[in-house]
Amino acid sequence: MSRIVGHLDLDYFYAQVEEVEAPSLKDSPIVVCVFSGRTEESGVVSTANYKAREYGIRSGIPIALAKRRLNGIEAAFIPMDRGKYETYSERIMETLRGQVDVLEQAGIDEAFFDITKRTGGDYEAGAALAFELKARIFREEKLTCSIGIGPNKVVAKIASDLKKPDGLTVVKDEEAPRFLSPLPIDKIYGVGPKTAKLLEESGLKTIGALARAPTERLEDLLGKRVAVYLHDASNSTDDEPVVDRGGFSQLSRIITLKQDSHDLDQIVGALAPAVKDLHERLVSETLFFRSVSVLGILKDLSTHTKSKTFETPTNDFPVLEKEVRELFSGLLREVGDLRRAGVRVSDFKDMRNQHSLAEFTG
Ligand code: DCP
Ligand code: CA
Ligand code: CA
Repeated sequence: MSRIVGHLDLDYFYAQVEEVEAPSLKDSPIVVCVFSGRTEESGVVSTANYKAREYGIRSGIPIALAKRRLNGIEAAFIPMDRGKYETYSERIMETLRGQVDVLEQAGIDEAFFDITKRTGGDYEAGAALAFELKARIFREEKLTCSIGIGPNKVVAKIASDLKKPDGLTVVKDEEAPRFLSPLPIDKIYGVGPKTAKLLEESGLKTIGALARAPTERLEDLLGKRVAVYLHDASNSTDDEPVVDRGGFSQLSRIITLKQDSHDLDQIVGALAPAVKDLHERLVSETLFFRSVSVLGILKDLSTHTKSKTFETPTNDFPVLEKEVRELFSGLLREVGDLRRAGVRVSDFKDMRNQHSLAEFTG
């Protein structure tokens, strides 16, 4: 029986959430901004709705440039509110998890899913289920998304991007090679600009060309691991499973102290094995985090937290250790004796795909 794997990606996610929260904005350009605070205009665009994209507004361009491009047009420049988008994301992922065999969240606004069992491997049933998922998210959240269905993750991911926004693309097992063949190689997830350049320079421009290339040639260029992945991906024989990594939004550990304490060394020392365990979990899941919080629960069971957010994601143990200590030091200045102590990391980035290819291409 052929697998049926899907990939779902929410359309212009942060900007669409802003539309939902302020429907009067819907017909004008919306630019979600990460203001750096130095001047009123410094910072970058996080994302924009499709109306704004008509004016050339894209993720990553300077806010100042976006303002120039929208000069004289009534547009909304809204500061990014990550916590808000995470709340939507968590709700949607929980809904989806209940409707598929396995759900693997792959980012704040996207997930792979396996529906082989519940469809019996039938693509008509798979398409109907995907349609129902889209309808349900729209009904419950007023958000549109795009879904791709195929025999593996590589095909599903490419397919979900094909008819954005509000698209549904179904690529049956037997159609997959012909579907992939004419596409440029950088459509394969994990193939960044460096790998793409390397392959193009040796004449491999399309996924079809990659599929026909002798594996030894790919191995010489990129090493064995990447060569095997690219060979499978381009031949539509990628067999990477869809794996539920549990809730994606946060990981935490909490301990009860032997006795209530206000001593920094004692608290951090008691929590150390839990922090180590948490870090091992991060490494095994190839997750990098941007936010770390500590929490203390007092005798009266009130909970107090302190958090820090980094500019770039990290999974460095010394950084985590040091931050936990500093946050507790701050927390203890504000509260009395702790009964329980905990640490939480969140705001994840999954580094797995970047990782496997970057390693070989430098
Ligand atoms: N994001 C960001 N900075 C980037 C890229 C993305 O802050 N350089 C954020 C904002 C996006 C969200 O991540 O809304 C999801 O990213 P996508 O790449 O899925 O882009 P969108 O959902 O915005 O648009 P699309 O409709 O193309 O999926
Ligand atoms: Ca998206
Ligand atoms: Ca996405």
